[in-house]
Amino acid sequence: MNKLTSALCCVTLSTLSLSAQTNTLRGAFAGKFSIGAAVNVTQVHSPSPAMEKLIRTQFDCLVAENCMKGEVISPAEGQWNFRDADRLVELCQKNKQDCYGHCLVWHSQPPTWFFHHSDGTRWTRDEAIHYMRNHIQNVVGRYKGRIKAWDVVNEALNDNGTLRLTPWLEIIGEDYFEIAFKAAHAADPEAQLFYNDFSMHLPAKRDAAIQLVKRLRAKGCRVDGVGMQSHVSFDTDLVEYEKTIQALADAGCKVMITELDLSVLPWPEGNQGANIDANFAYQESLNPFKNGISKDMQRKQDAFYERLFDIYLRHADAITRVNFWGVSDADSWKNDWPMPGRTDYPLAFDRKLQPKPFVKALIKKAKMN
Ligand code: 9MR
Repeated sequence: MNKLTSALCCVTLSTLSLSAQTNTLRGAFAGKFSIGAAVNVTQVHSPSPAMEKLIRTQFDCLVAENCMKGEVISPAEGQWNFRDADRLVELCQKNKQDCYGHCLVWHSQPPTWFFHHSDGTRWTRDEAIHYMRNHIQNVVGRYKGRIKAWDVVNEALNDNGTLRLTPWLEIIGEDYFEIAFKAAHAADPEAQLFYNDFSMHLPAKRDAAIQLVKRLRAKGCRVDGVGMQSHVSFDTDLVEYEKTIQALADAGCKVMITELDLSVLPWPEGNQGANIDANFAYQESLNPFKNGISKDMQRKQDAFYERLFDIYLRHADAITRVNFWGVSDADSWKNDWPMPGRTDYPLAFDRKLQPKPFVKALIKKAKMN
């Protein structure tokens, strides 16, 4: 093969691979913001070949859906279980994907031994501070240099903007935020640090999160930004949602859309965001798509996702990551929450791992933008 033919071959091959890349979410949004997914333990250890390829080719970053949470990583005092988290971090390195850390301080799913002694009496403030710091040092320290950003404190605000009365707040007091952010920064000075919460379109919650970041920064904490979880529904007010992104950007915060999904199922009563305590008995009438999503509902979901991504593209300067909370509809927590046993369709890829119509529309939109 002469030089010219060989050069032409290279150009053709690289054009082909470029077009293959730009036909994926990660390729299409490259240069705008990262596109990620939360992965579960099966996907980390033994995905099907099709799932492995989907995760590797569509997303440029991953986050653990559960395996970096306290209850998994710290099953008993002095015992650590890093098996699944180690595997995820290795997987990201192998795939050249950024790995994100979720989450360090959360009132939900804490290690079972947290907050009290074996005789049932509560930890003292000093003990709570010690164990929180110890947890953060061990987890963040282990992955130093390999986690791009941590959700340091998760879901610590009520929807009305007041501080959630968690055991951390009760035992330590309001400075638990500062202690947590400072411990995370000491354990990995390069890692970005975020506050993360749901229903961030609510004005009171938005304002409270911004005030919280300002207070922490005034105390010398590194806080890079705020994660808007974005477990959205068709009734999420997207005008308020966009205002939150703008307000965070105005406050000098990076914004990550950390847990995006869009349920197509009806709420049994009053939408409760992502309040994990909501739990309703199964009702057949509230499981309308158990044999497949209707065309109308798919169109409705496509349109809503397109509106969301129009917002994200308008704010691409502030948004650093848009992360789906799961890979395919089959994996989503929404199938069992707030009502167990339903069939939901909240994510970008269907149960056969095929892209939903909106995925193709988003890729086109990103390329035109
Ligand atoms: O999707 C997660 C689900 O598998 C777990 O059972 C649950 C409790 O640990 O957490 C879910 O993820 C939550 C995330 O960690 C924080 N924001 C709300 C998410 C959905 O509940």
